[in-house]
Amino acid sequence: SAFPSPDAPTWPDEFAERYRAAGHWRGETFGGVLRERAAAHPDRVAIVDPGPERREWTYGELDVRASRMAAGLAARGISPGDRVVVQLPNIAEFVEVVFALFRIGALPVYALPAHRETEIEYFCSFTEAVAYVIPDRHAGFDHLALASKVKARTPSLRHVFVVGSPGGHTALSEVPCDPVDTGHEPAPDDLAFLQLSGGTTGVPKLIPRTHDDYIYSLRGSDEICGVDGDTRFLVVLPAAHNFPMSSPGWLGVLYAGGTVVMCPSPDPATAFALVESERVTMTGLVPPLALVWTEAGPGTAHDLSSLELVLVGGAKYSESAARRLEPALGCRLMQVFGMAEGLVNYTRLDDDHETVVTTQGRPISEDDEIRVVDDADEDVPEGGFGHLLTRGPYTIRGYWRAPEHDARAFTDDGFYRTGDIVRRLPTGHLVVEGRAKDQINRGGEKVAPEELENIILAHPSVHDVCVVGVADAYLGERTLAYVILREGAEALKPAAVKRLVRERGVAAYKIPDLVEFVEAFPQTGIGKVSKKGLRTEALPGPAASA
Ligand code: J2J
Repeated sequence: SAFPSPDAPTWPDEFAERYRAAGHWRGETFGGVLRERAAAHPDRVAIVDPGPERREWTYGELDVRASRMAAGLAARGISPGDRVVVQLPNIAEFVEVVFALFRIGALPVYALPAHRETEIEYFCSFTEAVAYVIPDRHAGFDHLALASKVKARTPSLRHVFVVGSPGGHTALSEVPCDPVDTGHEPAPDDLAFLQLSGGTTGVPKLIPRTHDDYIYSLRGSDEICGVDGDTRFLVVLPAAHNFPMSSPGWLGVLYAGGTVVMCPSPDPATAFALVESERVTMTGLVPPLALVWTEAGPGTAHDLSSLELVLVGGAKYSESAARRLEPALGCRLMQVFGMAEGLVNYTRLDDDHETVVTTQGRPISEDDEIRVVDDADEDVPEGGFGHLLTRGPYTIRGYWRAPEHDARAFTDDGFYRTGDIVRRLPTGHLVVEGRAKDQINRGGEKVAPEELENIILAHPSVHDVCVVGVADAYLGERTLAYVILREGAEALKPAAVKRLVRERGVAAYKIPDLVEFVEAFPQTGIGKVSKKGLRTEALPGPAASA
């Protein structure tokens, strides 16, 4: 085992023992699970990748591919504990590569396809990644050029592996070779990968998850969602996100021996066609997408009758929208309120309808400890609003190489400060009422104002900037940048500020939706910018619940 690891805090022994004794941590690893499933049902289909030519891989094939890929990567020097930034869209190779890394004991760092040079360079340099895996092009973007740039600037980065034509790099398809016994098996309490946090700070924090803890969350999710060998799950959201990966997600479905169908694009035209042709039974959506599907469902020519369950989460789902989903799509709704740091809440299949449409669910585990506290960390009276703190068998005890941040993000006794304001019902169900953290939830995509503010501040004409969320009927929130120009500076147009952010090379969802030039921000007594004040000022009224 790599624990105790100098890179990340872990569970104290007494907790680890308790979680093992309770049967939560069973000593499984991802590599081992795939091997077992492949032995149990080699001919069952694990992955369907619909396009441009339909491919399907059985469990047997996926297992062999992962082993051959692992051997090839190991032959190129990828070793246990190494970090590898994986930036792939929803394609079968994503699964092949990450299982290969799991087998080696190297850690995938999950970048999103939308990430650009600022984020990628940070992930590669901060994690001292030895390799970076990309598509050649995706959504019109040239990933080869970006990779060349990042490689030239990142000394640790020795390899770029490309799905498609490799340019000056290495084609991923050239990597696999016959497996050799390395004698190394990752331990269940080793780190398995680094997931990205939504982020409240200038740069996103990395989340260290172990085989033991993550697999427990998968098993719990499978049970709650009714995932089994007959489940056919459509990965609509980017596969690297924690939600489509684990709640129950493609990893949960593979754990149960079901079939994962990769969806190249989330629009109803593409997704509904796949629901019909692949007889999809389950998927997960963020609220804005659930709205679009709800609108498109009733009029569609596609047969959606195979669809049994749609999970909606990642941001607050309005009650009115929640009420419309089931009739529009002819399936069950489950709300999910989760976080890449751990804790995941689901409404249950046997919850009454009102609970399903008005709450964000209750925790997976009996051993998920929940506290709802005031600003002084005192428990609020039962049923009251407060900050959600949590500790449990699949919630991290600290971020990867971020001890100073950990001191703020965790209590002394190891509870994670989620930054969410919730209310707990007598049934244990949580209702998300708001947020205390400095983060904007743009339809499930998290934007850290500080990150955006730092970029805009770099402009010579900008004296100060403050980024806030404003209510939006479709996305829940949009980003608004208040900009104070330097005295005598040349006037800027909103478009110029947006261009500045885009040209800096960040994910497009971080480009401010709105830019307003102001003379001053509202100030609080101690002279700090009051984001709360700005937010209220910017809100055009109660969030229109579409
Ligand atoms: C309100 N806010 C929500 C919900 C997440 C499953 C589902 C989602 C995520 C996820 C995830 C919400 N209502 N239903 O990892 O496994 C906000 C909260 C939370 C933050 C976490 C999963 N569901 N949120 O969204 O790490 O503010 O994970 O703290 O991206 O999203 O964001 P993230």
